[in-house]
Amino acid sequence: MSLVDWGWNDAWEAEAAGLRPAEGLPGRIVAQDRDRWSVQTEPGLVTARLVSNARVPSRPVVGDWILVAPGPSPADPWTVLGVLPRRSRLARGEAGTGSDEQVLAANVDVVWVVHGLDVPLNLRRLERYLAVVWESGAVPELVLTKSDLCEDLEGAVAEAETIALGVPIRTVSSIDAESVARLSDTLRPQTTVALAGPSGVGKSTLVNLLGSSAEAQTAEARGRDRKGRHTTTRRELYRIEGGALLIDTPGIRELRLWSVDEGLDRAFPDIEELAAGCRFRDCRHEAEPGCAVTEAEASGRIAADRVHSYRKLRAEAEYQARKTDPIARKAAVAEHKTALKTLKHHPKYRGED
Ligand SMILES: Nc1nc2c(ncn2[C@@H]2O[C@H](COP(=O)(O)OP(=O)(O)OP(=O)(O)O)[C@@H](O)[C@H]2O)c(=O)[nH]1
Ligand SMILES: [Mg+2]
Ligand SMILES: [Zn+2]
Repeated sequence: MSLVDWGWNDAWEAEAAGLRPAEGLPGRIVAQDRDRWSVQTEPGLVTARLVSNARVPSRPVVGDWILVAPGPSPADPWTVLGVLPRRSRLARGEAGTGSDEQVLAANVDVVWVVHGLDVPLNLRRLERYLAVVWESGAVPELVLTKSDLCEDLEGAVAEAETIALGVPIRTVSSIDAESVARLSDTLRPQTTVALAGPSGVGKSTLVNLLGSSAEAQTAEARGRDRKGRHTTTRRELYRIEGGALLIDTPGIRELRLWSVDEGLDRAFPDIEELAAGCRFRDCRHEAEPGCAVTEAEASGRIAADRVHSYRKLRAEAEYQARKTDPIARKAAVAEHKTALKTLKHHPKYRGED
């Protein structure tokens, strides 16, 4: 099997050539267990570690392209020599009291924001996910699962449309093969899709239904008592029939927006558009005179909940930014800018602008 099957291409080749030390073998991280990384290389799957003096800018994560070399003795794990600059990075504010950023996955082209239709849509949570994904440099798509458990599918999709502006919406059921085939048709060979959403929405079920190279664990595989509560415990990259790559992730309980750049505006294009009519160019849409957003809110042209959600996400990201160590932050932001620049050249994204 060639590395191309894992997403390798000429652009990565060029990046690797420009990176020292060049003696390493390129490989892609497919899984991580504490301080051991499973790396897909041309000759096969190897286990690698970071040595203490490694000059890597950031801790590698699933999806990263890295350079590795065999350990000093054949029994040793391989050594990570370098991490290629990331094209995109799905990141969140660290859970709990942490003020740092946690990168969940790298070099992701598309993120499926997964929500189950067995419960009412949580629009505020979806807005949060969309902002985080846009901020990552990847392109979001909404995947509504368990459509077999939904009585008013059209109504649910219409509701989702009110917040998923310019974002494709797909519906799927694990017991409807046709719906799975439709979803499968949207996948492209060698592109990387990460699945994100709360526990139990059916992320791993989808990975398996779409024909993954290895079985992802789902709730049933562990017995009924688990009820789909945090069945998946690590992020893992799978090859899918047809050549796409899927990153399954554990259910996310808390997804904090870590930085606020273009992500928020992309997730709220309606507010962005209204903002053009504000008197002040740096209007924060709070209590400023001549604010077109506040006016639209008062007249009911835009849902107050939505404006509230926007303000809340912005405040949260700004708070996170103030708490973060400025030096670490500067480095992360620099890396992040590259990701956003890549987004502008994304074939999918280009067509939509
Ligand atoms: N009725 C119905 N059940 C589904 C569907 N998709 C998944 N399920 C069930 O939902 C439960 C949870 O599915 P998982 O795939 O393990 O969910 P997950 O999102 O991977 O959960 P975590 O790994 O905990 O994050 C399982 O019992 C699945 O059989 C669907 O489309 N319809
Ligand atoms: Mg799972
Ligand atoms: Zn305003």
